[in-house]
Amino acid sequence: MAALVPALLATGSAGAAETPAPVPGKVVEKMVLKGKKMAFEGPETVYEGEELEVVNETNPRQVGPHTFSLVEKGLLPKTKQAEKSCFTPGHICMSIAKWHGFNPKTKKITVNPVEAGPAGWSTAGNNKGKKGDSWFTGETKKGTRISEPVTAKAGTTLYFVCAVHPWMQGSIKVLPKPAS
Ligand SMILES: [Cu+2]
Repeated sequence: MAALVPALLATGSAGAAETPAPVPGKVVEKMVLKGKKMAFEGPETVYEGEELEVVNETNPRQVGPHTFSLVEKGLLPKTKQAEKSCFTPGHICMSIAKWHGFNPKTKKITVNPVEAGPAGWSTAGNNKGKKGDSWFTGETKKGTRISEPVTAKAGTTLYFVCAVHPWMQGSIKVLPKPAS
């Protein structure tokens, strides 16, 4: 019996070491729960052409679904009041919903993901009819994800927001691909 204990301990430590190693050529932006607050968690930079994967690590049945939506910088809500009015006409959360074909009666969307501009993460949208790239996580399952290459030009900073929780915001700077 005693001989089993070290074996189990060894198994335990092997399990603990299973943090996924970073995949070269890919960065991950996570939707997470930090204490009681939902947030985006990801790196500050990405290379042009690199895969950017977005993963929902929260349970939509508990905290609601999210969107990862590229928007023009000036449209990120900055105050509590702006967060509250975000899902009203002329504000960015409602614009994002429209990009997705949101029907207020059925509460369903018909477009997902929204592919704006060139393929990949490239295009920031606004409230004046310009759609941005956007993904809706879905409402039932934790762990849904999307991966697309970053096709925005180096030197650009991508700003993003969640249309469901407008305080969820983030940015990532696009760097020139390193010479190999
Ligand atoms: Cu959210």
